[in-house]
Amino acid sequence: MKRILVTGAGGQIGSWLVPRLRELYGSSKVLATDVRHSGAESEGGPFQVVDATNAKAVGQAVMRHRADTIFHLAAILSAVGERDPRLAWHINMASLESVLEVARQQNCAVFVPSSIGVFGSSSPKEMTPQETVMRPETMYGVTKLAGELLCDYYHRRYGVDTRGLRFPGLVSYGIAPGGGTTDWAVDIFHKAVREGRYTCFLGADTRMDFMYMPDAIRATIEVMEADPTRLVHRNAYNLTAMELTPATLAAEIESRVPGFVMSYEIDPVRQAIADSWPDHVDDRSAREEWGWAPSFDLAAMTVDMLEHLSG
Ligand code: AKB
Repeated sequence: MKRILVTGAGGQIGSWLVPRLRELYGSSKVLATDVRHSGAESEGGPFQVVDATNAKAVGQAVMRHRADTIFHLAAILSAVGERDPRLAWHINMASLESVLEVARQQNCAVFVPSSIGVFGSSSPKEMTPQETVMRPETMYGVTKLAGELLCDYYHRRYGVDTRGLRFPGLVSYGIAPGGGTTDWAVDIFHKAVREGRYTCFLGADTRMDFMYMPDAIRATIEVMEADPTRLVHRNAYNLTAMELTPATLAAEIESRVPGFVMSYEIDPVRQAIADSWPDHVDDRSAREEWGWAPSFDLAAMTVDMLEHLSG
C-alpha cells in the first residue's frame, strides 16, 4: 500500500486529488502539504505546512510520514508566470529540484504535472505529436519543459520512478485555478450560473485542449499505477479529452442556460500565450502505453458542472 505526500494540496488539482487518494489508499496514508493552510486540504487526513522549495522541509516531511510516493503539484501557472517570470522560475524549478533530490535520497516515486504549455508557436498546432519541436514562449512553459527534462534525468541517472502528464486546460468546480490562461473555461460556468453572462479574455475562436477534472484525477492515478516497463514517454504524456473554443463552450452552456450571453474583451498577454499553444495534441502514446481514455466529453462535462454549481 502506498504512503503518499502531496505538495500544493490546496490548489485546483490538489483539492480533488487528495480526497481521491485518501479513498483509494487510506486517509492516514496521504499527507497533504502546502505553503499555507487554507483549511480544506486538512479535511479527512493529515496536513502539514511545507514550503516545497525548501528541500530540508520536504525531506523531513517525507521521512516522518515514511512516504514512498510524492505528487508534486505546487507550481505557478502561465498568466501569473508572465507577470513575474523570476518568481515562476524560482518556485517551479526550486520546488521540483528539492522534490527530486528528496525522492532520490529516500527512494520515492514522483508524479509531476506538465502542460500543453511546453509547446510554442513553432510546434505543429494540429495533432501536436508527443515528440516534436518544443520552444515554449512563456516562463511557465520553459519551467515545465525543463522540469520534464530534469525528471527524465533523475530517472535515467538515478533510477527515480518519475512520471508526468501534459495537462490541457482543466475544468472543475470547487477550488478555482490560480492564474492560468485556461481559467476562462472555469470562470464561464460560475458567471453563467450566477449572472447569466460572461466576458471572455480570449477571442471567440481560440482553440485549445481541455479536460474535466475527474478525468485528470483518474489519469494521474492510472499513470502512477501503470506497468513501468510500458512507459516509454514517462516524462510526460500528451493528454486531451476535448478541443474547445470560447464560442463552442458558450454555445453548449447557452443550450442549457437559456439567455446566457457571452461577450469578449481580449487580454493581449493571455491571448498571445493561448495562440502559442497547440490547437489539439495527439495523445496516442498515453492511449497505447497505459490505456488512457477520457470519460467526459463537452456535453457530459457541461451538464455535470452546471448541476454542481447550481445545486
Ligand atoms: C495554464 O493555463 O497555465 C494551465 C495549463 C494549461 O497548464 N491551466
